Amino acid sequence: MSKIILYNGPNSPFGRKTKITSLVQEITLEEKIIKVQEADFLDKHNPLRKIPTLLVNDLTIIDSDNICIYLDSISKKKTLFPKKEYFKIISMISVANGLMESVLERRMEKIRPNNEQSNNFINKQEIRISRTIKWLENNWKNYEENYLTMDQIAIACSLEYTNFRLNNQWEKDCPKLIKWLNDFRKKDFMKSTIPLEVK
Ligand SMILES: N[C@@H](CCC(=O)N[C@@H](CS)C(=O)NCC(=O)O)C(=O)O
Repeated sequence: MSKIILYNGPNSPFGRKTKITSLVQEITLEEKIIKVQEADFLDKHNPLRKIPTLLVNDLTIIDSDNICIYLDSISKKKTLFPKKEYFKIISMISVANGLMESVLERRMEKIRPNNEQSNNFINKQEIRISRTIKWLENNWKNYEENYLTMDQIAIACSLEYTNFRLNNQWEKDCPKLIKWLNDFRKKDFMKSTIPLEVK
């Protein structure tokens, strides 16, 4: 029996995807919530020192997408990456990841001292964030309720992270996405993984 440890943070959207995958795919693991900036010990496993990072006995799996693929591959449940829609699904996951990255980058810039912040950089991220969400409203159509797929999880995590770190202004211009998200966020795996603010 493998011992699986998930190093995660209290509000990482990338980590949330992996935690949700473990819940949905019923993979037992030990989740350790860490302060990544202080986690020197992580460097020997992951030189990028990022969360999520997964340890499976002696194997380290780096990057949330690889972790989700791994957890899915060892599960007996239906795959979250069905073959028929595979490339559509992984491309939408990449869009969701990019949205998470922009929200995170903007946030990191905003918490720097005022005189070190770049308004240009912040504007660029904000434009990318609204363009991406509007694009999802117009182009993503996988509102399938009867077959859960990884793009749904990733998009839900990215939209909730936008609300957590920026605002929910997008909701008024994206009726289809918000209607879907309002249903999706009622699921237990969404309710049990809401990002937490830490002091
Ligand atoms: N591409 C990576 C991104 C992970 C990532 O950016 N994690 C952030 C937290 S949300 C992190 O660990 N940041 C630590 C740092 O940059 O010092 C993935 O999908 O796992």
